[in-house]
Amino acid sequence: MQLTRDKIEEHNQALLKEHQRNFDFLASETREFENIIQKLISFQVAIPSWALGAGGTRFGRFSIGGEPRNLEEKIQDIALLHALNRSSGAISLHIPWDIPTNASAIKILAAQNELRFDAMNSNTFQDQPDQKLSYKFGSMQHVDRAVRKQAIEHNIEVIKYGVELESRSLTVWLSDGSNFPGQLNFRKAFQNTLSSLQEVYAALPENWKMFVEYKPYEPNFYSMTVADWGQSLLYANKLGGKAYTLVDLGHHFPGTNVEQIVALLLMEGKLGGFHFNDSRYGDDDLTVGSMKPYQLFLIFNQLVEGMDARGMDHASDLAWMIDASHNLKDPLEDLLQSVEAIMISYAQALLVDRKRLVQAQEQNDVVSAQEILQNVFRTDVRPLVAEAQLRSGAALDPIGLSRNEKVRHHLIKERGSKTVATGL
Ligand code: PSV
Ligand code: MN
Repeated sequence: MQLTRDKIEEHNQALLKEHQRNFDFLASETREFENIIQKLISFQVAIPSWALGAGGTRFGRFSIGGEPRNLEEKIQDIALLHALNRSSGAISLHIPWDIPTNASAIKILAAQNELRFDAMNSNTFQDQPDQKLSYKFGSMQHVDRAVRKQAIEHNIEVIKYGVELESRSLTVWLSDGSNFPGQLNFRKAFQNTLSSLQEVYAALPENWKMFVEYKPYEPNFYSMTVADWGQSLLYANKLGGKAYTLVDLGHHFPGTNVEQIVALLLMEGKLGGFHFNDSRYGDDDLTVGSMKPYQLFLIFNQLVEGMDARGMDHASDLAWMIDASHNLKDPLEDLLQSVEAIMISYAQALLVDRKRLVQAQEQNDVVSAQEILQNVFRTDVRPLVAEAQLRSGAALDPIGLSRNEKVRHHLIKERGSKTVATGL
């Protein structure tokens, strides 16, 4: 299933007038809007290869139909997303769920669809059918050197796949930890994990980065070996200049001030990347922006402020990825909503009047500081995002077009109603 440029243009024609009216109004109110539009055009969010099928809970999953059956079909799905919004120009692979057996053909397919390969993700949190040793009691933290070695070798293999695809980073997320007090010696678990990560780090190509993702719990866990940003930062600092912390929005306890974490990691030059999703309680993997849009904006506000303070390139100096699970909604529609929510928050953060905010802060003018942020948050910036995407060839109403074109129906016809995509 493909969406041609002609189809998209035909769809846009019908909506153009109204868009122009909304955009002209917003542009007349916005300082430096051309500059903002250029930043929005450059900003691309990677889609994970495991998010294109139905997710599920420990109790089961409800099939969506037409799920991609292999990596090629996953790339086709992301190509559809990118054709619709022109802001999803990257894919992030999980190994072994999506091994690129024919890397050069995969690279060509991705390039034809203007997609690049974002961070590679390793998996030592599941046992694979052909695996020699089990990760039941952890992987990089394991008391047995042979298990640690297996986990290290897997990560090095993931890097090799990534090199073939011209990816530039490896994300390591470990579900290592313990289920009961007394089970682990925390210090030894940390040291084993560190030395395992050091061996992987030593195998990183010169221009690569390593991201250490943290998470405070898994159901039934008592401790996690990379539980929070402090621990992740400890590993990253000990590993060296190519290692960074990765923030997954869902990996915090309710009420955590994630924007402050982001600000301090940026200050230390140790923020490497982001996994976007939303949650009410914990790692719910819900559509980003669906629960706490104000928090998302506050996070972007810190991201923009912190990146500008270090002279960083918003589009390329951090790795931006969605990490969500789709249980009820069509994954493609859910991902379109996710990317839109991210672009809206980013656009709002770009609109913040930094000079006035600094003034308010210097004068302890709490009311003005709040006004400055909330005025922006209450501004409907969708025409600005739409204009940026339109200039790159996107549809003005991506979900509307995909429904009109019956995308899911065609995918079911092509692939069948019972297909299951690899992933969680
Ligand atoms: C773990 O919950 C996580 O956030 C990690 O990023 C994994 O790679 C991904 O989800 C797996 O779904
Ligand atoms: Mn994640």
